[in-house]
Amino acid sequence: MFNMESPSGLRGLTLLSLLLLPSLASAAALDLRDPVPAGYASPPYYPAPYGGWVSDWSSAYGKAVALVSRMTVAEKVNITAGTGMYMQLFFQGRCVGNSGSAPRVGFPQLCLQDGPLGVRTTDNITAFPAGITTGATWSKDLMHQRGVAMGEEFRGKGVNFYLGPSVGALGRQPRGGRNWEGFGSDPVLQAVAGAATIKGVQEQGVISTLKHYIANEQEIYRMYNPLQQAYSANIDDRTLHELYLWPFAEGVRAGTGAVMTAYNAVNGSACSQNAYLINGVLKDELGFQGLVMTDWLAQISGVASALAGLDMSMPGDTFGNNIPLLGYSNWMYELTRSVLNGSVPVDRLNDMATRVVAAWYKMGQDAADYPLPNFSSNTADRVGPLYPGALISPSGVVNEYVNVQANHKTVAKQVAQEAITLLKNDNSFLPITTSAPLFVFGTDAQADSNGINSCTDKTCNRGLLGMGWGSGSANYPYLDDPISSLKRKAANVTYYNTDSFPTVAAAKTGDVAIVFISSDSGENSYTVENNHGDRDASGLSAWHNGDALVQKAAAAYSNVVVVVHTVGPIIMEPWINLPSVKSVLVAHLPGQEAGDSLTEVLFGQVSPSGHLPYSIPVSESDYPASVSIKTSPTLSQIQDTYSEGLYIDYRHLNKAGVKPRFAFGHGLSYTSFSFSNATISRTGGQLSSTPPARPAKPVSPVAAISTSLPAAADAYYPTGFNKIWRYLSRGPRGGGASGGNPALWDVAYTLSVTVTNKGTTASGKAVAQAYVQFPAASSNGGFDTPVIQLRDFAKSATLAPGKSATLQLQLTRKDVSVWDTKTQNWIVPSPGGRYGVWIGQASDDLSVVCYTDTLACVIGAQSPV
Ligand SMILES: *[C@@H]1O[C@H](CO)[C@@H](O)[C@H](O)[C@H]1NC(C)=O
Ligand SMILES: *[C@@H]1O[C@H](CO)[C@@H](O)[C@H](O)[C@H]1NC(C)=O
Ligand SMILES: *[C@@H]1O[C@H](CO)[C@@H](O)[C@H](O)[C@H]1NC(C)=O
Ligand SMILES: *[C@@H]1O[C@H](CO)[C@@H](O)[C@H](O)[C@H]1NC(C)=O
Ligand SMILES: *[C@@H]1O[C@H](CO)[C@@H](O)[C@H](O)[C@H]1NC(C)=O
Ligand SMILES: *[C@@H]1O[C@H](CO)[C@@H](O)[C@H](O)[C@H]1NC(C)=O
Ligand SMILES: CC(=O)N[C@H]1CO[C@H](CO)[C@@H](O)[C@@H]1O
Repeated sequence: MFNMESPSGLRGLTLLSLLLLPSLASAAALDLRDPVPAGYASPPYYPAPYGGWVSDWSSAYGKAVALVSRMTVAEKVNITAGTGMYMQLFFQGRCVGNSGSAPRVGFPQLCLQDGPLGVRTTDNITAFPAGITTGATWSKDLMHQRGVAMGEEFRGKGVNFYLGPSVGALGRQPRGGRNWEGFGSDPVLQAVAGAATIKGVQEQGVISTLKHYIANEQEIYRMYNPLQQAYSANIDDRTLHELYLWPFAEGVRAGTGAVMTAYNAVNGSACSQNAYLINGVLKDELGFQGLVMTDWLAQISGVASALAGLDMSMPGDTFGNNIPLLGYSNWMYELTRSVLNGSVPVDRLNDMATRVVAAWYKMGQDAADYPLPNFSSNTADRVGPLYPGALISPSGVVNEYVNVQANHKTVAKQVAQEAITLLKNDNSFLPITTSAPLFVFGTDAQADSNGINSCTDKTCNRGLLGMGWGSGSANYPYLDDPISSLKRKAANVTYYNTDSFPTVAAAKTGDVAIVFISSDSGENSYTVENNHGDRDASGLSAWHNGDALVQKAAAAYSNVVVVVHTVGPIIMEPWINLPSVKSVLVAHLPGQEAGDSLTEVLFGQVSPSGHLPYSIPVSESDYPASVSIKTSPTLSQIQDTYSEGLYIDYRHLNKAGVKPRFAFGHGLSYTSFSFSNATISRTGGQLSSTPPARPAKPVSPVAAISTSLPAAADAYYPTGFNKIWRYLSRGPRGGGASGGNPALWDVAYTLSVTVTNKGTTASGKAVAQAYVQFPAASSNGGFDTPVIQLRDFAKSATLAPGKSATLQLQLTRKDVSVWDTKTQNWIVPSPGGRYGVWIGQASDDLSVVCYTDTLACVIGAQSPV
C-alpha cells in the first residue's frame, strides 16, 4: 500500500508526478509502452461472476442480499469506495482507508488498516515479528497463534479489515523490497503461513485482505503514474498456477474475506482491472466469494475496472490519470453515472455491494459489540476533528489509546525466537556462557538512540533492524534490544556502538566478539540510503560496511559470532569461511522482542530451531538475470518477463546444479536429530489423472436483487447499446469451491516419520520438511518439473536428549499435480508413477524417501540434491 498518512508520505516520484501533473497529464504519456512480448496476452473474461454460490458463505449472502436489496444505487455505490485520501492528508481520518456507509439501512463506515505485522501508525499495540520471520519458524502453530494475536489487536482498535497477509511478493527477486512482508521464497511456505494467518485473524472477526494480487515482485516502477505505466509482469499460465497463484488459492480456501490487487500489470493489463485475473482466475476458478479491493491509488479506470471484477476502490480517489488531492473519484458519483447510463450493469453493482456486505456479515461484524475505530492513524493527539473531510468540523476525542497488547508479547517473542536460524556453528562454539567476556560491535545491536519510532514508517536503518520500511511497518510500543538483554544477562559486556571497527585492546583467550549486521528494504514510496524500496543500491550485501566490520572483528578476535538482522538473503562470502567466524545466526526481522529471544539462544537456554525461508547463494549471479530488478531509461512500460518459469530460488539452483552457501530450509540446532521409521500410505486409493468433476455451480442469490434502474428520468441507455447478459451458468474445470475444485485437497498420501534427539546435552525442536520429486519428464507426460518442491512440513515439540516424536505429513492431489494449460485443469500426469517424497531437515539434507508406487520408505537414501 501507498503511504498517505502524512504529507511527508508523498515523496520521490510520487510527489514529482503530482507537481508535474497539471502540465503533463496527457493520455499520450500513458500510452507509451513497449510491446508486451509475443505470446503474452491478457484475454478478456466477462461477465464478472456473482458471489454467493459457495455453501459456507450462504448464510452471510442471505443476509447481504436482503440488506443490499433495500439499498438505493447511491448507497450501493457509496460502500464500494473509500471516502478519499484528501481527508487522510489534511483532516485526520481514522484509518488508512475508510469506506462510505449506508446509514439509512444500518451499514456502517468500515475501517481498513495496515499492516501485515501489526496495527500501523498507532500506539499500545504489539510490533510482531515480520512475515519472513514467521516463515522461518516453520511452525504452523505459531503462524496461527500470531494471526490470532494480531486479529485481537485489530479488532480491539476497531478495525474491520486487516490489510494482510502478504503472499505476493512471493520472493522471486532476491532484492525485492517487500519480500520480508511475506513468508519466504516458496509457494507452499507462503500458502501455509498465509492461510494460518487468515484463519487466526478472521477467527477474531476481522476481515483479512490477502495481497498483492499478483506478481508485485519488485517495488521500483510498480505504480501507474501520469508519466509512466507500471511494469508488466509477463507470466505464463503454468508458472502462474504452480508458483504465484498457489498461496492465493490456499488463502481463498482458508476463507479470506478480501483480496487486494497489485499496483503492477500482468501481461500488459493492470491488475486492478485485469478481467482475466479477477473475473476469471480469482472469482471463477478459485471461487472467491469476498471482495476485491485496489491497492492504494491503484485504480486507473471507472467502467473498465468495475466490469473486470473490482469491488472496492481504495482509498477512493483517482491517481493514474488525475490528482488525488482534489477529491476526484473514478467511482462514487461516476459509478452512479455509469450505472445510470448502462455502462456498468446494475447487477454488477449489486454484486459489488453484496460482496462487501457479505464479508462483513461473514465475520460477524454486524454484532453490536464490534468496536468502532478508537484510534487515529494520522495523529497521536487525543483530540482532533470528529468529521474528517468536512471543512468545518467540531473537535472531539480521536485517540482513546486503547491498549490491545494483552499478553501478545509472549507469542511475539516465541515467533522471534523460533525463527532464529543457526547457519554455522564450528565445533559447537555456541552456546556460550554468560561469564564469557563479550565484545559487541555494530549499531544494529541497540535500539535507535534517536527514538525507536523516530523515522516515519521505519524509513531509516538506524539502530536495531526489527522490521523493514513502509506501510508494512508498525510503531514499536517498546523495543527489547539485544544489547540491553546481553547486559542484563552476561557478566562482562563491552559495547562499541559503531559500524566502523574501533581500536580495541588485544584479545584474550576466551573473549568473544559478537558482531551485529543488517540489510534493509521496504516500500518504493520511500528511498532509504539510495535503495528505492528494493535493495537496488545495497544489493545483497550487508549495509553500513557490515562485511568489513565482521572481517576486522575476525582479525582481532579468534571467536566471532555474527548476528544478522535482514529482510532476505545476504551474501556472506567476504567472511563466512574465516576461521574466527565460529557461528552465524540469522535473526531475520524480530519486531519488538529482539533481545531476550536472541540471548536465550546465545546462552543456550533454548536451541535455535529456525530454518531459512530462502536460499543464501554464493553469488547473486548464481541466479538468472530475469530475476534481477528491472529498470528502464525511458518512460515506456517495463516488460518483466518471467522467462525462468518455475525456476526461482532453490528450484533454479537445483536445476542448474549450483550449490548455495546455505540451502533453502537449512538451520542447525545445538543438538542433532535422526529420522527413522518413515511410513507412507495411500489415502483413498489410486489417483485418477484428473480430479473428479467439479461440483455444479449453484445459482447465486445475487441474481435475485432487482436490476431495475431507479427512475427513467435519471437513467438512459444510448440507442443501440447492447446490454450484456451477465450470468455464468458453468465454471472452469479447475474451479468448484473456495480455492478451486475441492477434490484438489483430497489427501492422496499420508506420511509419518520419527525424529529423535540424538544428542546428550541439549533439548531442541526438529523440523521435518517434505519435498516431492515428480517422475522424470519422459514418464511424466512430458511435464518438466523442478528437482524437488516443498509440499508440507511439521515441527516437533521440544525434545529432550534421547526423546522421539512422530511427525505427520500429507500430500494432497494438488501436491502431485501439474497445471495443464490445454485442459485448464490440474492433472496427475502419471498416477501410477514413481513420485519420491523426500523428508529431511533442509532442502539439501534429505535422507529419507518414500515412494508413491511401492509405498516403501528408505532411510539413508542418496538425495537428488
Ligand atoms: C499471460 O500470457 C500467457 C501467454 O500467453 C498466458 O499463458 C497467461 O494465461 C496470461 N496470463 C494472464 C494473467 O493474462
Ligand atoms: C456515504 O458515506 C458517507 C461516509 O460514511 C456518509 O456520510 C453518507 O451519508 C453516505 N451516503 C449515503 C447515501 O448513504
Ligand atoms: C498508550 O498510549 C499512551 C498515549 O500515547 C501512552 O502514554 C502510553 O504509554 C501507552 N501505553 C503503552 C502501554 O504503550
Ligand atoms: C457512462 O458514465 C461513465 C462515467 O461518467 C462514463 O465513463 C461512460 O463513458 C458513460 N457511458 C456512456 C455510454 O455514456
Ligand atoms: C572483563 O573482560 C575483560 C577482557 O577479557 C577482562 O580484562 C576483565 O577483567 C573482565 N572484567 C571482569 C569484571 O570480569
Ligand atoms: C513407527 O511409526 C508408526 C506410524 O506412526 C508408529 O505406529 C510406530 O509406533 C512407530 N514405531 C517406532 C519404533 O517408533
Ligand atoms: C469510540 C469507540 O467506539 N471506542 C471503542 C474503542 O475500543 C474499545 C474496546 O475495544 C471499545 O469499548 C470502545 O467502544
